[in-house]
Amino acid sequence: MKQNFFAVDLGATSGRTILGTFIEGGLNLEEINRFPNHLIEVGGHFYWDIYALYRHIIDGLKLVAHRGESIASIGIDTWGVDFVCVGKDGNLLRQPYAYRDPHTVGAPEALFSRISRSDVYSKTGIQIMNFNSLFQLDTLRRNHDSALEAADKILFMPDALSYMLTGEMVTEYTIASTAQLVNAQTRRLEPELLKAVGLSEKNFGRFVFPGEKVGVLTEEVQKITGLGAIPVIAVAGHDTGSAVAAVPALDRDFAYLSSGTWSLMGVETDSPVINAETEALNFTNEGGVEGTIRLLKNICGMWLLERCRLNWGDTSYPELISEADTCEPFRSLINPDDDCFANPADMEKAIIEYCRVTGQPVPEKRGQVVRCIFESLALRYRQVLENLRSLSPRPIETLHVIGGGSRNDLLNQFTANAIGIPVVAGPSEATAIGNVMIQAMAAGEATDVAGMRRLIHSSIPLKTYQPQDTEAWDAAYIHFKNCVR
Ligand code: LRH
Repeated sequence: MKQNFFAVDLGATSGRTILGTFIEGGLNLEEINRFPNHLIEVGGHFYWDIYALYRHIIDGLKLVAHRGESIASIGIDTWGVDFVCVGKDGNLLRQPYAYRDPHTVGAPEALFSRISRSDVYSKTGIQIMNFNSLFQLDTLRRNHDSALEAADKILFMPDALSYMLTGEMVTEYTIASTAQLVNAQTRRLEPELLKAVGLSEKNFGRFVFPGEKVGVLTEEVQKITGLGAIPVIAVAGHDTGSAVAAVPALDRDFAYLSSGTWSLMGVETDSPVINAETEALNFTNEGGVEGTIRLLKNICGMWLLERCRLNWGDTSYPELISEADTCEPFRSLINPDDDCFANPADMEKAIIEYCRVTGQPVPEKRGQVVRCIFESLALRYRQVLENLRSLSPRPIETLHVIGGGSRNDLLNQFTANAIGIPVVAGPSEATAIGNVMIQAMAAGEATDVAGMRRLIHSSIPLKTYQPQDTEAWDAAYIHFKNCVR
């Protein structure tokens, strides 16, 4: 009998639930519901609405139940690093802070006065970024945050939602790894880091790896949705972990770019690569499925455009892309990772201001802003790929672009031009596919990631972009390195 796997995939700007079913020689994905995920600004802070996300998941489950379809299991993946505090009575204590909240500015330095930066990096192998859960927790501790002070347990977003569905508390490995709380060698929570932020392993749920069962739907959820005691499986709870599991590669000599709100560029390795060079370049070693490690770097991605679109009403992506296509090349460039783009009140103004301050022509129309974003991203990809080549244990012959951003033809072509090797784009729903894959492996319907990758490669249409205009892009790269700050 065909089995349906229900994947919940939540990103920082939107979420979706998907029903994945294996069919003859392939995988069928059906979107059940899609919904926005908003940063909520109140009282000088930014939060997520976990109850709204929960309700959307319930709605998705109800839709499937009403069709009379069966569900073999449920898996949840979300963006990284955010968490909720849970009280002794099992209740959630306040909505979770969003990682764009500025309260963690300067947080790493505050922690490093007690435990050195090198010590934190050598234990975890995780790139130092203000918003990592380690620094968020330390910020809350320093601020005597009432939720943290009353917390019995800390649950990362995917684990918190699984808890709301099952009543069972777990700490899934991939999401704990990107939190900067896991020791990269032991692959368990690192007691010394927990202690540094006033916590211990008792403050976390049962530690599980992708493929393990969290529990089954509570009676309450069964009643609300009309479903039975369906198991919830811990997938790669970190969305990037699920996405990279679904890279449609036939060998391992590739780099990937998981393209969404963030652009995550890296390679897959069998063990952590933690040395002076990775530390200096601030590369991360995130735990993945089947014991793999993602040696990667975060690059500010579609966030730049997503935020500009707030000013531009309902203009569609294809419209914006075609406006950019007709604009003059390399008119102005930005460093997408400059701090000023982390969470500005007005992204378009922030880009214009950056160009003005760096002595470049300021974008005067929408297409020029979009072109500036795409060209700058492509050039930044080249810069990160160059670093990656010197760190990677394997050659890099192809770049696989996966995730929603892989639908952007213009950016894919710019990327191939900038990096000088072929770009293979797709699948755009890699995260949901990776989520379904892990559930299918847990159900015994799939055997391993390599086999699944072959299946994705043969059954999902992929598009290859060959490098063009490489001389112009080489010149632009030199200009990029000189003009951005
Ligand atoms: C992408 C992502 C990324 C994290 C960021 C917070 O959605 O999970 O891997 O660094 O969100």
